[in-house]
Amino acid sequence: MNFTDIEKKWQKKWAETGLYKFDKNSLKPKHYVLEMFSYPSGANLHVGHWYNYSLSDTYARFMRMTGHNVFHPMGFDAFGLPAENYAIKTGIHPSDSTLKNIETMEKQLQAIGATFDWDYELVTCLPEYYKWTQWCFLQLYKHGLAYRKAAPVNWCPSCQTVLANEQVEGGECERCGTAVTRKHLTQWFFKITDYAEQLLEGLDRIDWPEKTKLMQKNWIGKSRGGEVKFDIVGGGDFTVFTTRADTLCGCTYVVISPEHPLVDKITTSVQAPAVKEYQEYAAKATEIDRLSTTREKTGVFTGAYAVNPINGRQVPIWTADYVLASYGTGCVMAVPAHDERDFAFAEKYNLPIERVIDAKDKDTDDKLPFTEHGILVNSGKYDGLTTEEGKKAILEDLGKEGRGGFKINYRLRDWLVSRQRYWGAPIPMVYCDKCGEVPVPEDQLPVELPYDVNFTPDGTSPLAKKEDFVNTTCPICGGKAKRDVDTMDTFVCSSWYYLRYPDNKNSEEAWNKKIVDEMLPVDKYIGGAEHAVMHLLYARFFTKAFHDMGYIGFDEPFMSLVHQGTILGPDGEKMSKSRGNVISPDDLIKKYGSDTLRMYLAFGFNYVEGGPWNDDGIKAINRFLERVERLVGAVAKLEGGSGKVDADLNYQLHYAIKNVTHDYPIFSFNTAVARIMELVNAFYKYIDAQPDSVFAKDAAQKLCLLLAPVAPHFSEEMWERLGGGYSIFNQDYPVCDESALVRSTVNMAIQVNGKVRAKFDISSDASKEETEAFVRSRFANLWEGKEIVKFIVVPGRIVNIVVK
Ligand code: ANZ
Ligand code: ZN
Repeated sequence: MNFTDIEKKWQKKWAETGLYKFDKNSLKPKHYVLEMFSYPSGANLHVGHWYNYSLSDTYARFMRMTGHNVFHPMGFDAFGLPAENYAIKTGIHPSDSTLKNIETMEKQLQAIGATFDWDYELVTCLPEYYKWTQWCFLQLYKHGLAYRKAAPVNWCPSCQTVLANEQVEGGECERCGTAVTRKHLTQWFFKITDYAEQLLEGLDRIDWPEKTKLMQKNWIGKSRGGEVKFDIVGGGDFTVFTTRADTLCGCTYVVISPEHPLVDKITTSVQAPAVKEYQEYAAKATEIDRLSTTREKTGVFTGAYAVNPINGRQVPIWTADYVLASYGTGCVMAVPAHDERDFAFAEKYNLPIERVIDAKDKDTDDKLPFTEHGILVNSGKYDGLTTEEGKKAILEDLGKEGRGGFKINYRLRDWLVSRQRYWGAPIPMVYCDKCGEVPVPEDQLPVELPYDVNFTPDGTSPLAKKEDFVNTTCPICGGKAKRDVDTMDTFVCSSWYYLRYPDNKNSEEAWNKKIVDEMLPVDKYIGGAEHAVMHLLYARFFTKAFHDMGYIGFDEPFMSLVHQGTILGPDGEKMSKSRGNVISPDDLIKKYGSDTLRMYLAFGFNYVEGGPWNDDGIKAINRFLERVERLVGAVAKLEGGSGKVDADLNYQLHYAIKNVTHDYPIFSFNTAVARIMELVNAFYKYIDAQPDSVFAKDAAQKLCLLLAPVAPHFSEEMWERLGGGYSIFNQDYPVCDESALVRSTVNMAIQVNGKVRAKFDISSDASKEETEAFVRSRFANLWEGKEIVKFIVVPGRIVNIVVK
C-alpha cells in the first residue's frame, strides 16, 4: 500500500470537512488535551516532537471516540533567546526567522495527522498575544505581585544577560556554559513567594507524576524552625533563623551575611578594613558558588559580640559568605558540633566546638563525621529532652520572653522577570521624574516591540538604544517620561497561554471568564520532565494569582500531567548531530508513512520511559499494517452468512477491546498495540476456516476502530474499504461485552474421602491449580478441623480430597 498517498487523501478530506473543528456547542463533556507548545526552531521536527505530539494525538483521538468533546489546540512559544542569537549571527531579524519557522513547523505538524484545531492557534510574539501578556503583568502589578528592586543577579558575560537561578547550572549559564558572575541591577520581580504555601497545598489535589511533585516541593523548600533574638554587646540586636533551636547552648559564635546592613554598623574600627575587603570578595561570588559544599569556608571577625539568650554567654560575631542574605534573616547561630558548615568554619578559624548533651538529630547528625567532636555541654533545664522536645521547649520559652518563637521559611525566591534582551514582550511601565513608576494604561496596550532595533549585545538592553521607543509621555502628568527598556522572561508568555487558547481571538480581554471556566482546567497536559520546576511552577502561580484576583474560577491549571520519555539513538545514547545517531522522521515518513512511525513510537516504547531506537521495529510495524490491509481485503470479499458469532474470535475481540480501552487513556500505548496484534493473529486463524461474513465484517470494523487512534489515516482507509461511513472518527468506540469473556463452564463434583459432598461450576479452561485454589477458598467447611492428606484435581471432572 502507498501510505503517503492515503495519508494525503485523508488529511485533505479531514481538512475540507473540518473534522477536527472544535464544536463549542456540543453537549458532550469537554476534554482539554494540551501538549506544551513548541519553540519554533529552524530545524525540522525531530523524533522527540513526533513522540510527544503523535501519541498525545492518539490519546486525544481515543477520548474523542469515547464520547468526549475534545479541545486540542496548538501554538508557538515564539519569543526568546535562540531567535535573537540566530539573528546576531546571521543578521536575519528574529521576527522574520520566527514567522518563517512557524510556517514550516505548521506544515510538519500537519504531516503527523494530528487532530489540532488550527483555528485556535497562538503565536506569543504577535502583538495580539503579547498585548495580553502585558495586561497580565499590569494585573500582577496592581495587586502587589510585581515589584522592582535592585538586587544582585546572575549575569552571563557571554549572553550579556541576567539569568534566573533556574537558568544557572553548576555555576554556569544553562545556554552557553560560560561561568556566571554577579551584577546589581534594578529589575522586576513577580512575588511568587506569596504563594509558597498554596503552591505546596495544591500538589495534593493534582494527578501529576510523584517525582515532579517532589521536585516542586523541594524547590519551594518549606523549612520549619524558629527565630532566636540575640542582643549585641553595647546595644542593638538581631535575629537568627534556625532549625535546631535545641542546640542553642552549643552556639559558640554567630554569623551575619556580608551584605547584611548590620555588618557595617557593628564592625569595630580595628576590624573594618578586613571586613570591607571581605565584603568585596564575597560580592563576586554567585549564590550558587556560595551554597556549594566544596567551596572553602571563609569569613572575618567583626570585632563585636552577641549574647546567647538562654545562657547569657558572649559569643563573637563573624561575617562569612556561607550565610546568604536572602534566606531566613541573613543571620545564623553557629553550632559547630551539630552543623557541618559551622564545623568546617570553626576548625579553620579555631573557634570552640561544644556538643550539647541529648541534642542528637538522627536525620542529620548520624551522617556527619564530627559527631564525637567538641566538649560536652548541658542545656540546664532542657536536659533530658529529645531533639524535638528541646526545640519546642526552647522556642516556647523564648516566645514568652519576646526573644523568638516558631517560624517557617521557604527556599523559593521571587521570580525575576526582567531580561536585557530584545526578542520578548516589552515591560509595560514608564518612569516619570515627577510621578515615579507608572503603569501603562490598559487602553494603550500593547506597548509594541519596535522592529528596527540594534540588538547586538553590549551589556545594555537593546531597546535602550531606540530613542523613539524610550521617550514617551507620562500617563499621569503628561510630562516627559521613559519606558522600561527590558523585556519579559519568555516563561511569562507560557504561564498563561492555556487560558488564551479557548478564546484566542478575543480582542476585548485576555480571556472571557465564562469560557475559561467552562473549558479549564486542562484535563491532560503532556510535556517534558525538564519543565518540572520552572514552567510548571510559574503556570501554577499565575493560575492561583488570577484566581484570587477573580479572573478565573479554578486554581490549578493542569489536573493531570504526563511526561513523555526520551527516544535515544540506536546506540542507546542521547541523539545528537556530533554522535551521528540522529533519526530523522522525514526520511521515515517518506519511506513508511506517518502511521507506521506513529505506531512504531506507540509500540516500541513505554511512553514515560522512552528508550533506544530500533530500525527493525519500524519495519515490523510496517509489515503488520500490511497484514491488516490483507485481512481487511479478505473480509471485504466475504459473502453470505448468518451472523453466527465465533466464540473464540469474539473472545479475542472483546479481550482486546477491554485492554485497549484501559490502556490508551493511561498512555500505555505499547500494551494496547500488543493486544491489537494478538487480535489480528486470532483473526487470521478464523479467516482460514470458512467464516461467516456478517460476523467477520463486524469484527474487522471493530478492529479498525481499535486501531484508529494510533494509525488514523490507515484506519480511516480500511474503514472505508469495509463499507463504513465517513468518518471512522465519528463512530463510537467499541465497548467490551463482558459476557464474551466468560469461557464455557463445566460442572465438577467434590469427593471427600470417597463421598460426593458438593458440586460447582468453573471455567472449562481452569487449570489444576486454579481449580484447587477455588475449591480451597469456597468449600473449606467440607473438611473443617481435619488435615488434608491428598488433593487431586481431575480437570473438567472431579476433585478428590482425602482427609484425616
Ligand atoms: C543552628 C543549627 C544547628 C542549624 C544545627 C542547623 C543545624 P534549612 O533546613 O535549609 O531551612 N541558616 C539559616 N539561615 C541561613 C542563611 N541565610 N544562610 C545559610 N544558612 C542559614 O536550614 C536552616 C539552617 O540553615 C538553620 O539552622 C541555620 O543553621 C542555617 F545543628 O541553626 B541552623
Ligand atoms: Zn508623571
